[in-house]
Amino acid sequence: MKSSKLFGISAFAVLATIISCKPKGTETAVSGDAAEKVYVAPGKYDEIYNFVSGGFNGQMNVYGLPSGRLLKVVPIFSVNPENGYGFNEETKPMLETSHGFIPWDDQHHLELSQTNGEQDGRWIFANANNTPRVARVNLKTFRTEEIIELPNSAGNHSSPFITENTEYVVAGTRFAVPTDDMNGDVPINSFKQNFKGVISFIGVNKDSGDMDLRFQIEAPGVNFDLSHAGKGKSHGWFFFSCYNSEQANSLLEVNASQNDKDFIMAVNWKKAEEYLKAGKGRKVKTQYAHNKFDESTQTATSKMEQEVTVLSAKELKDICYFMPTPKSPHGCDVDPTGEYIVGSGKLAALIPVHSFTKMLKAIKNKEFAGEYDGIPILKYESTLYGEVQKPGLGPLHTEFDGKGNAYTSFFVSSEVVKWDIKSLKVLDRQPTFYSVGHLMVVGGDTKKPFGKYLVAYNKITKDRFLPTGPELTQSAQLFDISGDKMKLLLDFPTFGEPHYAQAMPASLIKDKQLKFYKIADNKHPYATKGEAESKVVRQGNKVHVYMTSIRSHFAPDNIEGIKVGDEVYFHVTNLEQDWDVPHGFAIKGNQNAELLIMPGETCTLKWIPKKAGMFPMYCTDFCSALHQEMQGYVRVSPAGSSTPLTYSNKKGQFLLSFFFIKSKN
Ligand code: K7E
Ligand code: CUA
Repeated sequence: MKSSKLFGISAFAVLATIISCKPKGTETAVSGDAAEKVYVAPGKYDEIYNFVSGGFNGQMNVYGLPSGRLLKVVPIFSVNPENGYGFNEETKPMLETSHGFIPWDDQHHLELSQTNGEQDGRWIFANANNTPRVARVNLKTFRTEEIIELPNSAGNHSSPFITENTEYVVAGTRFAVPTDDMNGDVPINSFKQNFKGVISFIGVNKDSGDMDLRFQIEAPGVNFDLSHAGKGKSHGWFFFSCYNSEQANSLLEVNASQNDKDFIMAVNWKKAEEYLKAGKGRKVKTQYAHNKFDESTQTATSKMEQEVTVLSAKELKDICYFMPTPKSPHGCDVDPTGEYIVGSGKLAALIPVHSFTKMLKAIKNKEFAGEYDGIPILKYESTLYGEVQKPGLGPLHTEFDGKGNAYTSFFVSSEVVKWDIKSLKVLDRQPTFYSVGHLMVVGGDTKKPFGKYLVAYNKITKDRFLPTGPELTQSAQLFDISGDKMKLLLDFPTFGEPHYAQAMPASLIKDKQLKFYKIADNKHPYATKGEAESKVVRQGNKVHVYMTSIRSHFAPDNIEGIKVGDEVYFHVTNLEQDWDVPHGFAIKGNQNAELLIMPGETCTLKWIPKKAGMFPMYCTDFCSALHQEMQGYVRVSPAGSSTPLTYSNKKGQFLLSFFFIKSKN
């Protein structure tokens, strides 16, 4: 095959490049002033926030750039013993799905909210690949506030990309599957008849950020891989790359690599909205969880939604069009002007660039090359602006600097290549160490890239860092892209597996951080707003401990009369009203995690003592000079024993609980 020959030739060339680069190593790849450029003096702030996906750890990691310092790990689709996310009673509902509680996922892409195509610093959205979900993290609190599950989907990969005013977060399904209203119990080889590729349009409330699954589009059963919204002139359209136009269901490595071209699907979502309004959708009965964290009660709730409206691309002929794109395209990236749509074919020896203007013309003039499962295929020549020739091997992702340049990552040839969008000429190439997946320019997928730095997120780091057993760290590499040539400045390790990332100038959010929750505004049903109100209440075998924490004690700090068979709920309110004074809470034998309670917040730890005895509890966060004194005891008596329920308050007196409420049973 012609393409495989090409592949062979360039592979040889690339191998030669690697061989010639490798001995040089970083010492020569990094210029003398690199250290100066990444040095952020003690007491000084970084210039940029970099939000990096955690891949299979389900988290988001926040770094400062240019230093590469890790600032925070934010649990999203994961439980986190460090702060009790997913373990405490308040946040457990965040991880509910139609399959039950799921404490993990595979998190690939992050997208910052935008207004007029520019970052607005309000929220960051994250996808869960495995059990399809989209999350919203608040950038004032760095907390996951909302997670919505996606029905009719599997492998939520081309997600969560947004439109230029955050009207929608969009998510395409990687695995075609029978939709939820069909019987999924069918032979796998009935793929062509029964399997569909569904994409979801999640509406985002302008003020609150609340998400709702507005509608879905049912498209042919292919694998949607990545996507980006049109912007500027192409606002109103969305573009999705897809592979497996062969519709293979086994040995995809070979069977989904047959066609010379797969597609980028262009979706006219404004048109889809019109059809939705006109009632053209079919209501599909299904179930998907919608979980929200309410900041005023500091508690999440999970609701099971029952229905979604699905528009058929096949019936509504003018909402979807296929643009042929070589070969098994992965990244699907739109330049800052909205005119150029770049497809990165993993197996292509060139990078095709489609023109939005030409695409509209081709649609108008019906320049079709047939249909694919009822969807019009536009002629390749009709939408193509041009091809970047011999850019490298295994192109994956492209970002932009806002100065007319594009940057594409090459996994196989392990490099970042800079090219000119207009002339399609390669301008520069720099090796990555090694096998770069995503790359990111600060603001690089918006209308206004910041354009000073590029970061490559690498899959392999053998020989780059101190070894750590069978698994080595993955890494990011920071490049200065302010000049004609890219300059490598820094390597820094990353956690989980980094895929896409986003970054923005720190000035956008640095001074808007929530410092503490106002105790007066705390509407948690079990909040204790002063030590005098602390108490222990028995309701049958449930015991509610209304506890406060302040430097450096708990109230109450001694409790007796707990019995084996009780379910004890420690509702701990942190009374501090100052920045960065969390208190922790843990009790011997608790099987979930610690609580880490922010100032003004209430968190609940459920504890089921299994045996009688003495159980110390303590604060886990070194909060003051007398932090080690911040402790107490819970006495547990055998089931049926007559130890009265008593507790001590601040003054050290023991109070008999007057809150004994008889069990309803
Ligand atoms: Cu290329 Cu999942 Cu965006 Cu990883 S994906 S690299
Ligand atoms: Cu509170 Cu240590």
